[in-house]
Amino acid sequence: MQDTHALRAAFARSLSAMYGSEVPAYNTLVDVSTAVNADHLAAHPDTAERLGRIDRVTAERHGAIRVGTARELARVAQVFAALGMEPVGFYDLRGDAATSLPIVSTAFRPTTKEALAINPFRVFCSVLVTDDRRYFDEALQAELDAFLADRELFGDDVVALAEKAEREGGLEDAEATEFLALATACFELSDEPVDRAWYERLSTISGVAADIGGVRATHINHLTPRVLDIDDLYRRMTDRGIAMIDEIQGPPAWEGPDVLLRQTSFKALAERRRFREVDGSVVDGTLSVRFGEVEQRGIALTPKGRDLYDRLIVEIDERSAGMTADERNQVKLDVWRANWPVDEDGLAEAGLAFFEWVDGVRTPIVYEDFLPRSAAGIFASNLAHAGSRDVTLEGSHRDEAWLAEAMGRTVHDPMELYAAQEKASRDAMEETR
Ligand code: OOG
Ligand code: NI
Repeated sequence: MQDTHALRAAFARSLSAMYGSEVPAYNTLVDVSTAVNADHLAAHPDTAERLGRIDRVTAERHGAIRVGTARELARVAQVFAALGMEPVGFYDLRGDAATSLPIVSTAFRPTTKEALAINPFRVFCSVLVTDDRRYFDEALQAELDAFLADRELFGDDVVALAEKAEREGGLEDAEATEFLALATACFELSDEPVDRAWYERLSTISGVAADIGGVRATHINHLTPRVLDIDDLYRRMTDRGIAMIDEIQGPPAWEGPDVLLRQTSFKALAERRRFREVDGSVVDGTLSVRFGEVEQRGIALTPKGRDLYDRLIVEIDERSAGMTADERNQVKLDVWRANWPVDEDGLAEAGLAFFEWVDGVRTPIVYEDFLPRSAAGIFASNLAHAGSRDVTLEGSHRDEAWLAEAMGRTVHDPMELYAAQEKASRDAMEETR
């Protein structure tokens, strides 16, 4: 028998092996990340594991996938439920004017401290909003919906095994092997020819719309290792001649505690794909949609801390408009030094971050989620052009309740999960007094 947690760990390994065979640059990123972590641990033996044991951090990955419909979302949610990964959070990526994308997202991940410790694999999952008139007019929506309704991303066989695994808390070995193979195959890059005219029509609206609705299959978009020093990783990748995006998203590197999440990526690579032309002929070509990303995780912020973070991001944007990446980083640093406590005591006293108590010692709770702004930045820096939309029209309604209804599952509020973990730890400590 393989229980839920064993299945999740095995799936993360299986997806990683598959993706590494499709995108060899991912293996390079993993090798460099592993070296960065080992060197960081050797250089800072006392503090390196403050935000996670080295074995967990080195094995840790998140993936990103994109689906087209509520039905596809419900089916992928079933597959992840078999792996103990539940939807957490609602991200609306249509919001930001500069990086507006026709999608909303959630993250599937383990929700308990124990499950995260066994294997923290998480997947950022976006769903296309085909009825948003700012992007798709009525006629195009009808065509798009018909195209999406005609494909099956997650077959009945994989969904049935996932239901059984969720019901029984795992699968017998033979079925586990079958389920993992089927689930991994759902995210392989398909070699079915892409209808060029259709793909390009969607591309003029959004590269992400074309990647989701322009093809008859889905694929893993990226798989992201976690590092203990993202600045070191960025330098080492650049030294190897790999073109990184020009900024690390999220908080700056500074002398105080790391909060939330810092991420960066290398540019999407040209991958061989086949195209069907209008005359029916099939030709070779390339598409650049899959990229490599890496992240460094920090302390989870309370609602008060998150408000501060969000306000500072606005201030940084205002003060750094029109600046180069280096100048912008200096602004970030100035703003950080002026506003954040320089140590964990300061964060705790000001009620800005979540902590728990292990053997009577206060330790930070790690941020396990994503940042919509950073996600939009990662998406945008990997798209050939900004796309087009009509901002004079009304967007369609999407929220956490829409997601929950589409999946028939509860969407957890990340803040509630962190607050519950902090409270449970505080209560346990008080009981032993
Ligand atoms: C997801 C982009 C967002 C992250 O780590 O914030 C993301 C995508 O490209 O589908 O992966
Ligand atoms: Ni990502």
